[in-house]
Amino acid sequence: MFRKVLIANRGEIALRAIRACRELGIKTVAVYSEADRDSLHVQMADEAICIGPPEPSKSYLDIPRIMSAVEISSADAVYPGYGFLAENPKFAEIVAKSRVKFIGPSPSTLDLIGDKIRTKEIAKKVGIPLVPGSNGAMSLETALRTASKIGYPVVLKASAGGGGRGIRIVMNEKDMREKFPVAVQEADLCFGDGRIYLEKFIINPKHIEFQVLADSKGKVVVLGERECSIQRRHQKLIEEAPSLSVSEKKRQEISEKVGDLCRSIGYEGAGTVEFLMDEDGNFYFMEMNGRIQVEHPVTEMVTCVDIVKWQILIAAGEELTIEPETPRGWAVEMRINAEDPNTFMPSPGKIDRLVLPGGAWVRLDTHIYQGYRIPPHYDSLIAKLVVWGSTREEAIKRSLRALDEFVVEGEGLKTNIDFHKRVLSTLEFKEGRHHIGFVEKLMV
Ligand code: MV4
Repeated sequence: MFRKVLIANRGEIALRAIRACRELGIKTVAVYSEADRDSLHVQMADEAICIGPPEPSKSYLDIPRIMSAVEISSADAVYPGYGFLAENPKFAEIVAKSRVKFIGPSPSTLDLIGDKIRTKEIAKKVGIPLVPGSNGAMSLETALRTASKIGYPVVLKASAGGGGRGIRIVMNEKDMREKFPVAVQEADLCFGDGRIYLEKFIINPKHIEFQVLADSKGKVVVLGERECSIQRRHQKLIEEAPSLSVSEKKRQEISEKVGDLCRSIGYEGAGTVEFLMDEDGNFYFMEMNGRIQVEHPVTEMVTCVDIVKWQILIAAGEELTIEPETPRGWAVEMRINAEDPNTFMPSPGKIDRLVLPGGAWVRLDTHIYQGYRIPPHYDSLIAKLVVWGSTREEAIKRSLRALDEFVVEGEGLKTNIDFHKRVLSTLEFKEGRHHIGFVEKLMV
């Protein structure tokens, strides 16, 4: 087992990883920027090393600075969390070359799943349903031909994009002639890879993703799905597990194929396979993510599996001893952001008054405390409120109760707590009729 893990991240996920290490008897090293001096992860870790100024590019994204901290602390593993360097194949490779274990997929796997075209080809081979479209080196002529065959609207996506970056909707042939060259140029500029692909545009889909754990011996366990349709501009706001739209039969069918995909690429670690589900209940593969995700706790709550602990154990060479199970009850996660509820713009500041929700079946993953000053340099997530209920209805009622208890106040500081109360009170959400356009519709 590892002796000491360096956590190359901040905020709530750094705390999540420190806690998992502590339960496993592993020492922890925090790294922090000058803006995070007073952050909880610095206090909670066994050691802490300042790695630079507030700007992410000079601290949490700076590979040489992180590697110096690894060296100084003589950590034997690195936990990347989400965002920052989590899915950077170069970082994973540099860590490995330093004879330190990167807690995540191999550099070559990260490289592969970063290439959406290649990943879709493999997904197709194992029988995962894809959106009608075209892949590979595509010319304007091919794009026009494919689009007229499958029908507009279509989307153009950058092969090296993902998570909503590098996507364009194309309405007709004229639109295609205009947007195709711009999409190629932008993909080349933004990602250093001008390859793009085309898909039929799915109208009013739900975002449904499957959680996977895979060990180094080839055992793969699919932990069911999460639904993450409540989002705005690709920032998820509410996630739940399981999904109302997924039957046990469908869950088993997709889980099997997701398992096949992971086995066929020799996947190792925690991962997520993302789908869109159309209004007729058809699933379409989108992409695979090779990191722990913000919303992993809802899966933990309905499966009783400690996903972060297993990431560490798998990286240490342990074999999975869990089996897939039908999800038990229902879990909802609300991302509490320090942001203006109307404009969704970040609204950082000092927390003068804080009352945290609690009670049975309420989990709060957060790095904030009374007196904490939320730095303006990072994303605005300040807490994840995760609530379990024996039914979806109970989970929603308990979520509203917990939101009512939650007080975060400070000068100029705003949060989206009331936004969450509003969403959870709508009939559309209660009946599960929402899709990815829900928030935009709610805000007009
Ligand atoms: C789509 C789509 C409609 N049709 N692909 C955006 C994130 C990326 N992972 C996939 N995305 C989309 N791909 C086709 N063929 C609509 C989206 C999309 C979306 C997907 C999931 C959650 C939120 C979204 C918001 C806007 C667009």
